[in-house]
Amino acid sequence: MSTGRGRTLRGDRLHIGFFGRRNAGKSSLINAVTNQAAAIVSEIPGTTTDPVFKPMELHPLGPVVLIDTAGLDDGGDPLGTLRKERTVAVLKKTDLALLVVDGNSTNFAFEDGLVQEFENEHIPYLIVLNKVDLQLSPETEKWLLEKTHMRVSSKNRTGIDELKKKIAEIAPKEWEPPFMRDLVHPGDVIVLVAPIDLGAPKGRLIMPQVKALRDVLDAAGIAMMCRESELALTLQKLNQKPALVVTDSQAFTQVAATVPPEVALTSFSILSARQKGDLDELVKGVNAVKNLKPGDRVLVAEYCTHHPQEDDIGRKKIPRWLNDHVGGVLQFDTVVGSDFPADLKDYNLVVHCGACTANRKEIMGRIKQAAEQGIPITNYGIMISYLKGVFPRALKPLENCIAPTRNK
Ligand SMILES: Nc1nc2c(ncn2[C@@H]2O[C@H](COP(=O)(O)OP(=O)(O)O)[C@@H](O)[C@H]2O)c(=O)[nH]1
Ligand code: SF4
Ligand SMILES: [Mg+2]
Repeated sequence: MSTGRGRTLRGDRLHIGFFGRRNAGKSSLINAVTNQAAAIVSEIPGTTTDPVFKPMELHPLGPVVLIDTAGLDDGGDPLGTLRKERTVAVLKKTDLALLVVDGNSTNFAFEDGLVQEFENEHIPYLIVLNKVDLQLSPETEKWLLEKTHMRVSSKNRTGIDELKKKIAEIAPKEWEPPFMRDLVHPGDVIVLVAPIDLGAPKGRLIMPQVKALRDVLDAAGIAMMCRESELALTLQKLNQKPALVVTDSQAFTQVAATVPPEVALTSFSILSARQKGDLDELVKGVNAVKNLKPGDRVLVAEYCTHHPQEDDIGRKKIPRWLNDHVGGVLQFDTVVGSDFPADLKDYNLVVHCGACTANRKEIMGRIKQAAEQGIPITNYGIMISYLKGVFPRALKPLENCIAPTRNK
């Protein structure tokens, strides 16, 4: 997925979902909020029923994505309606929900249903009464009584700045763990090993490498970057041992042989897995590979539609490696995007992609779902690390780090 120059990946942004009945003014409110923004990064149009994602910088919060749930309407049973596929899919990734209320409404069963759903999902939410330039119905006044809410007019742009301040106030402050900032002390020398092979994109670095560089700088560390072929030379030229070496998992065996055993070593995949998911569960999940036998069912879950490559990791490599590992043929199913099945019980193992375009909230939800159903779940990076014999050395540097519990 192209992210454009200097742009924060959508998956790394705080996801703010705008919910409410049709015509409450969700789209108008999003426009009012984004128009006053310092930087509107882009607008990704969807169809009339698909949610629309609008990335923006929301001062002082930072990079967020506003999600317009265009498909939701207020017909029929509120919860039945709410369970509509697309809205549920948005709820799964929502870090903060805004419930947009139209002051003309006379019945709030629908809104009550949404509030219930936010509470069930432990999503912090804010009620926003829109259209305050119009006469409010007595029922609206009554419903809002004793409810914390903000009053805005998207049309006249009143109350919008106050709303933005409130959003910043109640938004979760740490919705994902750092990539590696917490592993670096000021002045630490960190060596990053990046193989430049045929799989490396032309003229640039891949996102985990960029994230690592940025985190080392944020933590006032010193980053050295080299290919695995120059690693020995790099270590030789340093007048002290590095505090940490991070390598691509594909080169792990070679790198582990070069880096002295007392030097901490981990892989980009492990750092990514920690940021986007529950590292403990994913490692626990990969251990289930030991129990796999020919004929067992494995679900491969890809988070986005990407053009499968010739020797695609999820479609080709992982099935091949796993079949080799069990010495027979396993049954593989592949799902893409939000088609992650509610019932995983027919599977012996779920292998998720690296989820580079997903946000942590949604991946944590999938990991939790698998854990509740007793189905082991792991991801590509952890699977490769396991098959490459990376554990336990590569997990050691993460042992004592403070793992944020939010979204767990
Ligand atoms: N008077 C008034 N009309 C509004 C306001 N916000 C939205 N509207 C109107 O309400 C209608 C529905 O708005 P829209 O943003 O499309 O609602 P959505 O379906 O929730 O996305 C449109 O005709 C808007 O012009 C407001 O603050 N005041
Ligand atoms: S790792 Fe997952 S989210 Fe990232 S490009 Fe591949 S399929 Fe898409
Ligand atoms: Mg709309």
